[in-house]
Amino acid sequence: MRKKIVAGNWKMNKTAEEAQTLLSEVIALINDEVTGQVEVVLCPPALYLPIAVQSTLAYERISIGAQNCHEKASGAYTGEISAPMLRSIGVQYVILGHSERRQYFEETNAQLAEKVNIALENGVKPIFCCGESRDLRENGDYIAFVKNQITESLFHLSAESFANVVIAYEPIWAIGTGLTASSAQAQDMHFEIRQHIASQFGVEVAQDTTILYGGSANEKNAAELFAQPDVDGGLIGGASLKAKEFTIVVQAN
Ligand code: 3PY
Repeated sequence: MRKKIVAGNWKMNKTAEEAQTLLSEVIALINDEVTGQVEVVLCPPALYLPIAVQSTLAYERISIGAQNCHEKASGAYTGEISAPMLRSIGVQYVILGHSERRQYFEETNAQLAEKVNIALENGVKPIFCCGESRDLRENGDYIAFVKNQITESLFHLSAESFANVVIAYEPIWAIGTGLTASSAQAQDMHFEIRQHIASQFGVEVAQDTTILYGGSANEKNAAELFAQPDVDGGLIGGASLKAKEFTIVVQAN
C-alpha cells in the first residue's frame, strides 16, 4: 500500500517566535488518532529546520522537510544550502521544483534533475513539484507539459532510486489564487502522472508512488480531493500556517 502524506509548505513565513508557536501547536494537535496512517511533513523556512527536527524527534508520524537545496554538495555558493547539510541535521524531505522556484529563480528541469540526484544520494527524499500554467491549461497540451517535467527531471533515475521520490502536482493557476483544481481535474491529472510513471518504471512502482495534490488545498476542500483514488495526500500552503486548519487537512486524508 502506498504511503499517504500531508506536507505543510510554510514558504517564507513566520518569525522565529511565531514558528516555534506554530510548531508547538501542530505537535499538540497531531497525534496518532488524527494522523491514522498519514505521514505529516512540516517544511518550515531553512532557518527553523534544526528546531523543527529537534522538536519532532519523539513523534514518529511527523517528519521535517526543507523547501529547496542546491544541486552541488558544497562549495562557493554564497547563501545556499546543500543536501548533505540537510541530512546532517536530520531533515528527511526536500521540496524541489515548486512553481515559485521555477518562476522567480528560473529553475529548469535539467537543474532539478541535479537537485533530485544530490538529494537522493544524501538520503533526503525529494517532493518533486510539477504543474501547468493557466494559459497552458486553457490553450495547450498541459498533460504533455507536466509529463515532460517529470521525464526531464526524474526519468534518468533507476526504479530503486525513484521509489524514494514523492510527486506533488501543483497547477500554477491554483497557487496563491484561491482557485483549486476540482477533485475530478486533480484525479484526471494524477491518473495521467501515474500512467506516465508506469511507462518508465513499471506498474508496480507507479502503484507505490505517492502523488500529492497542491494548490490552495485547505480544510474545506481536502476531504473531497483526498477521496480520489490517485490522490495520496497534499502539499499544503496557506492552510499549513494555522495549526487547527492544518490538522483538519491531515485528518481528511
Ligand atoms: C499552495 O498551496 O498554494 C502551495 O503552493 C503549496 O505548495
